[in-house]
Amino acid sequence: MAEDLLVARRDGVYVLTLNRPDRLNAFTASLHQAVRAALEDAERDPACRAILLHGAGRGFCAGQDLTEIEPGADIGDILEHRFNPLIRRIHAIPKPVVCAVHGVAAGAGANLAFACDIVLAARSARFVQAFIKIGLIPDAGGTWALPRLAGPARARAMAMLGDPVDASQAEAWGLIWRAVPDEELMQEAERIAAQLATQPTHALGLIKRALDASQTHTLDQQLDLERDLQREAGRTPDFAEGTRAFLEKRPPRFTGRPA
Ligand code: T3D
Repeated sequence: MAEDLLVARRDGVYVLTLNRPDRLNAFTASLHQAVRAALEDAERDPACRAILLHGAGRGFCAGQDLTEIEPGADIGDILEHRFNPLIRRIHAIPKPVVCAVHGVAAGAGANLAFACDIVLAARSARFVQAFIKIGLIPDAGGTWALPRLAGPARARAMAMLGDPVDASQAEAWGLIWRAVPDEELMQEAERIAAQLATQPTHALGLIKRALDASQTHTLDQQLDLERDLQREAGRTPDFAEGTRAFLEKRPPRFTGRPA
């Protein structure tokens, strides 16, 4: 049987491919387990300096595999033990996560994409908050991310109508970084992941922390946090190398090491 998740490690990038194409890469318990293990490996492995997430087949991900839900199942439990840890881990992992979306990203599949750091989508891709069609509310961080990324009016309409939003619209609304021609999606996503894998990894992780914290901070709290995190970034060998390289008018050679 094919593995639910393919993991390739190349040039500092862990490429994670959701691999249940017959079910539009919908999440089962076993796919959750595989993604969790891969992200733990990626976090521990100092050679991993960026992660690229995408889907096999004709779409990115259709959210929860609905064939796995028993009648009367406690849906909150599935979130508590599977999707919530996944979304938290993607935010907390101190390495950049790039997501390449093609075809459809529906339900928790769309919100998984929106949790990633840099999201590219093929022009023909579409994002669907499909939950309302089956009597649910957006989860996997959707009610948190949508109003912050797209604004409250668009968040409400996406959540309540469940209509697809195409990639160009998603880009215009700030839901994703860029919509690209279909045939360029993977090449561009790989280029960005490879670029990130040569950058000051520790500082990239600190950027994630600072931007996430800003969601609830006052300006004063954020200025204090920036001071503390910048102090940490300033102690890294990458800061020393970056400064040296600038003064010597040569490209920097970052290692990504914290100290
Ligand atoms: O436990 C909990 O529910 C809590 C967690 C919730 C998180 C969630 O994600 S809830 C939302 C779950 N997702 C959905 O409701 C989306 C369901 N899928 C769709 O609405 C449509 O499939 C799409 C809009 C995503 C794509 O439509 P289309 O026409 O391009 O493809 P299709 O023909 O509907 O799907 C292709 C196959 O994938 C099909 O199987 P078949 O007929 O070829 O054997 C379809 O049944 C299967 N599939 C698609 N989505 C799911 C799925 N199978 C299981 N679970 C799915 N979510």
